[in-house]
Amino acid sequence: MKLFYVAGSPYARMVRVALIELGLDAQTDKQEVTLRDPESALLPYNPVGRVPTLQIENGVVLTESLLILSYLDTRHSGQPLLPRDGSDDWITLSRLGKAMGLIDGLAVWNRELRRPVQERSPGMQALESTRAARTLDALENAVAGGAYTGRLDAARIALGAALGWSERRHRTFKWREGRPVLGAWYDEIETTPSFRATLPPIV
Ligand SMILES: N[C@@H](CCC(=O)N[C@@H](CS)C(=O)NCC(=O)O)C(=O)O
Repeated sequence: MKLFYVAGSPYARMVRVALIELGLDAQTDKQEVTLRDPESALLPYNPVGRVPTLQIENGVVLTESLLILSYLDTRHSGQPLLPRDGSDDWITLSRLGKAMGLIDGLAVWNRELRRPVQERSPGMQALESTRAARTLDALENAVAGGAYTGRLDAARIALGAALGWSERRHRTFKWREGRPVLGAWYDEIETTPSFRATLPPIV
């Protein structure tokens, strides 16, 4: 397998953490690529030009973080990251959805902030900051109630990636303020070796 990634991507971090957790990291080549670059080494593999992108043995190229996690679950015999048989674990999917929604919203907000000042939309920033705060408040309550604990499944990985990205790459947003439980949850997950090994660079 070969993973194309960038070090700052929360989506790619989910896959990088999963590879380590599932014992698949050593057998996976990795290439850091450029984004939004017509010369990017990624484009011959993925015309969409986004990471994570995973080329698997038979030359097939997988994109989209959750589809890649689903594939990785077929490559190990331990407990799955995602519920597989549909019998019980809708709670994991529900939690995963919220964490992915948080990442998506933060990514839109952050992209807005990277535009030249005169091109930024105040309305879009207000919408996304409100969405992020509302979602984080719900997550604060959920974690206080015992959610997102236990083994490192896809929901926990996604929430850790979301908070880590906010902490290190979207620093205008003081997400910890008023959310002590979530802050403590994040501090703990960042001590996990797979999270430590994939810390996004601070900007
Ligand atoms: N839904 C995708 C989102 C992936 C994504 O947006 N990745 C960003 C990096 S954080 C990217 O590659 N952006 C490049 C671009 O938008 O051109 C997933 O879950 O993998």
